[in-house]
Amino acid sequence: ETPATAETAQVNPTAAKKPLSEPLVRDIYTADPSAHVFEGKIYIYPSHDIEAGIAENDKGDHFAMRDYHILSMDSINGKVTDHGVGLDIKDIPWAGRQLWAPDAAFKNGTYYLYFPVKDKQDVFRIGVATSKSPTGPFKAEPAPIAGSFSIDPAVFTDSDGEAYMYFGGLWGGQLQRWQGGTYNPNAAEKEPSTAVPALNARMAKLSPDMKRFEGPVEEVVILDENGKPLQASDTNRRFFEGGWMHKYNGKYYFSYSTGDTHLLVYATGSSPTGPFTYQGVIMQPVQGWTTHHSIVPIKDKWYIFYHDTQLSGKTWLRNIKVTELKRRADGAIETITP
Ligand code: FUB
Repeated sequence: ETPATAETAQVNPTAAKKPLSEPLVRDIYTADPSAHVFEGKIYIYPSHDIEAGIAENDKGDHFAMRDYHILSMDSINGKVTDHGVGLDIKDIPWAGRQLWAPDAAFKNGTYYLYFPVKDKQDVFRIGVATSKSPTGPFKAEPAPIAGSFSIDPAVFTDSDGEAYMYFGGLWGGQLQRWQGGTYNPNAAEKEPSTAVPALNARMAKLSPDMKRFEGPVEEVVILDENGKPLQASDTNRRFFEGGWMHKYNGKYYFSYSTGDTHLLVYATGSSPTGPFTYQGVIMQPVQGWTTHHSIVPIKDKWYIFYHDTQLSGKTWLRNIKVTELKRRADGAIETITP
């Protein structure tokens, strides 16, 4: 797919070459990279991991991040520039704790940074902040996006200019507390493990000003090869967190992490709203518990930005990486063994 928006890549191919699959940044810990090409340059919006001294648990309390650093590169294996803090938790009026995986979008001269953070009642919501520069500083709206919940926003702008947010994450991401559409603080900490339909990611169309949901929050339905919804017990294939959408040859590719089975997988459909049919594994497990990615076209190739724990060996102190994403002639994605 040739991207038809400001993400069209005109990236400088002459900058110094650096091997792929090496940590992109070594002086801070980074994770959950959402990469975009804005006006010819690669920008990466990652989480900024820190050592908060909090014990590891299934709710992810040890991921206690407090700001975002925005990174840029002129070419895929060129120098990475750290533009410093683009948004700090202290400047988000409604935030409590844990700034998790962000994403960004560009429309009509404004850059939008979407971020999940727990509010002061310890409920994950998704916020939006704006800037005239892709590197910030970003100014957060005074309240979270109405109707938003859970984590891991990923914003996809279709060729017709309509933008959609995909979001959600199980366990510490609290998606299992939102069944029936309202928050249940007493819900089980994990999703059901029996042969019932899996809990789905969510999506909503964004308003023209990119700051609100326009229309209802819907489920991102993923079907198996027989057209049946994936089961909650199908932990190698069901959605867990870290959704991402891209379009290739007119087809919509929804990719995500399977969480406790540590895979990046994908499903395809003929509409941005789904349903999607499960296709296969994009990336085998990386070092570390979490796996999280973005997929982006740069010049005439596609790349996957991801993370592992090469630098620290600790699951909450991650480092982002990039490698090429290859497809077969029919559009199927080749599995990467990191
Ligand atoms: O970085 C915190 C959380 O870990 C993210 O929101 C998840 O996707 C996982 O990578």
